[in-house]
Amino acid sequence: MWKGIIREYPDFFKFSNDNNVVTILEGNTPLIPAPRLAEKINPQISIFLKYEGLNPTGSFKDRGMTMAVSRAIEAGSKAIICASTGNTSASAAAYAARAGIRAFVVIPEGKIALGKLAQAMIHGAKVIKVLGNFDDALKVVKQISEEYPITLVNSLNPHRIEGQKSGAFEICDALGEPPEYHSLPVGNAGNITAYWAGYKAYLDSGKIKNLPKMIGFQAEGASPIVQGRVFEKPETIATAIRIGNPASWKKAEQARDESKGLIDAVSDDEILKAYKMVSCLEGVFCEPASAASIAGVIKKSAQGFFNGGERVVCTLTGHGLKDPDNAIKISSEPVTCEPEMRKVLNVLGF
Ligand code: AN7
Repeated sequence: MWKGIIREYPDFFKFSNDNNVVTILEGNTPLIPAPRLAEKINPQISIFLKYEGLNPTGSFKDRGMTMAVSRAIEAGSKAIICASTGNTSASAAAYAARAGIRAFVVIPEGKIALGKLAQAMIHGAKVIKVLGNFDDALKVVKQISEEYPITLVNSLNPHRIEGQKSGAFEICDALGEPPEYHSLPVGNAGNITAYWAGYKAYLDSGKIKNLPKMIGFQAEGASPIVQGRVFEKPETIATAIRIGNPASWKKAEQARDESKGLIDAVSDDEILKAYKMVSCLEGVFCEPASAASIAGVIKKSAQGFFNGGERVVCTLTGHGLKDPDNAIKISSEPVTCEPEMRKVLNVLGF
């Protein structure tokens, strides 16, 4: 039985007392080959989807949260706090519930997907909506965690990044080596930082012999790293990555430069197109922000970026069910009719 990332990778995640480990058996997510998507985007490359929506709370955040909350418990903490565009708060709420401690989550009012809000609430977190964006919320929770005995579990907490390295380990374990390219959506830039650190840790331990190029994609309306300036008013349909001043900005640039990769922007239209494509062609439902990784591969393919023969892993960071509103908005409305065969067949076009 899978034991969660901490116990599956004990060489990388060390705990002197196993009782402090807080896990909901996160990780072990599938690496799904996406041949129909590749055929459509670029038949010369192979695309794999690291489907992080299948983590316990439906996003990659669980990998970091198991580490951050376990370390908080180890240190005797009784409460955690985070700012969030939604997924971090869902994960923090669940892991705090599991650990029997309190969670306080601060979210931007009106700008978080419905499923994520539901998660934070049902797990019993104290949810505070601020009249500002994610960056404003992060400033407040940082201040609070500095002055009160409440552990910050945003990715400024280094244990979050530690745990998220496990995504890279699993990909190498599945493929037997790293892919040539690894594509990710970039928001606060913790995940691209963590994957790169994970690949490097696997290289240092002799488990792999080379490293992938990291390619990250921000939404155009929230693309501070691409534009080299803070976005005071970030805007994108992909609310998970609606972030104007990423906490791991410099580390993401390092990952980009060391790996000889890139960080580029994709438009909301490109994100939505990729979101629909992966759902319709592969049966894999991710949230809009996750599809930025695929939108980026589409954009780069069209520019002739790939030579052919490369394997490209796209991390699909969160489950599509988190954001039902966007799925419904871009799909065609179901037709209503009487429960009679002829009428139903008529609607079906027979
Ligand atoms: C689905 O939950 O920042 O670049 O507060 O939920 O590591 O920030 C979420 C980010 C990509 C970006 N995809 O990852 C939060 C939060 C999804 C996300 C990102 C997020 P980072």
